[in-house]
Amino acid sequence: MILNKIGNIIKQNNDFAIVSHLLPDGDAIGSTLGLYNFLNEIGKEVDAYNPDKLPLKFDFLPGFSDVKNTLIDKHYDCIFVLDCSDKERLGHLVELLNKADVVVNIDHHISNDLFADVNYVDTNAGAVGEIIYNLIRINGFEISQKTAMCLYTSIVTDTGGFKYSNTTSMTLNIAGDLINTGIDFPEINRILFDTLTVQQVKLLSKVTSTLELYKDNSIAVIYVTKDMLEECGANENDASEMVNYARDIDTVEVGVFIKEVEKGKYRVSLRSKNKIDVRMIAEKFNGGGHIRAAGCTVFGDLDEVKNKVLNEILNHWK
Ligand SMILES: [Mn+2]
Repeated sequence: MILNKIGNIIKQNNDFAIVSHLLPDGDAIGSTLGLYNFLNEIGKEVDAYNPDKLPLKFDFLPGFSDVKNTLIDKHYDCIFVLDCSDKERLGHLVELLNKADVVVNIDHHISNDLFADVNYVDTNAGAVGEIIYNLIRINGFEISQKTAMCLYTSIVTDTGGFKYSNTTSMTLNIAGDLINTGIDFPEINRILFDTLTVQQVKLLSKVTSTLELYKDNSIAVIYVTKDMLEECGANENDASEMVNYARDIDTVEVGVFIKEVEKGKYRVSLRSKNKIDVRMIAEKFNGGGHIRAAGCTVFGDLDEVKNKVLNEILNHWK
């Protein structure tokens, strides 16, 4: 099968690079560093890249500070692209794709456009970390504690702490195996889910005060502007999970979080509970994601963006 083919690429080559997407989340970082630590441990040369600065909350992961943001002048035998549905997600690091003999695309997004030489897209995987786990084990290798910390982080974040519907028995079996390496998973969970900075708490109070409700309180919209971030001494990453406060309201089916990127340009995060496929809404604005979690970029002033997104949600209401 294809994971054996990728395993043979690993066994037969020496120089590797790994890259994941812009605005990296726990899966992007955890799967990148999981594969990075593994390849290092079996004696390969490997560079890990990301087109953006990594959120500091992940700095406990082994290899965190090794991740490069700019290309070094090197030709690789093989480049792994992880958790990216298309190559535009690589930002300025898209150049990497021309710097290797083989490009391997490993992902779990249904919208993946199979841009590489070797493509492995498993839409049943809750996180790319699950696929990296399978890649390592199917090819007869062991998983170290360092690698396990990274893969666990990938899986636990992309499944929302094993709470989302993308969690399968396979997810839990893999997580169990990772825990058996002896990693301090309660500490990892605390860092990932139960830790806020002072800036984040200040920002949270501002963001929740923007709450607007529509359609009998079943659609919740909150937003953050660049001015609000500045007033709290916060950065964009500090707002990354705030969409959940919109979704978590008991009467809400769709939670919307609008984040100002620059004047006239907004990043919109969408979350749903049971009925609405928010990926279809995001795709109307050339975005993407999953049924219950998706995102897109929408242009206009704040009110225009809000109205465009609201109208699209109402169009999809069943
Ligand atoms: Mn992912």
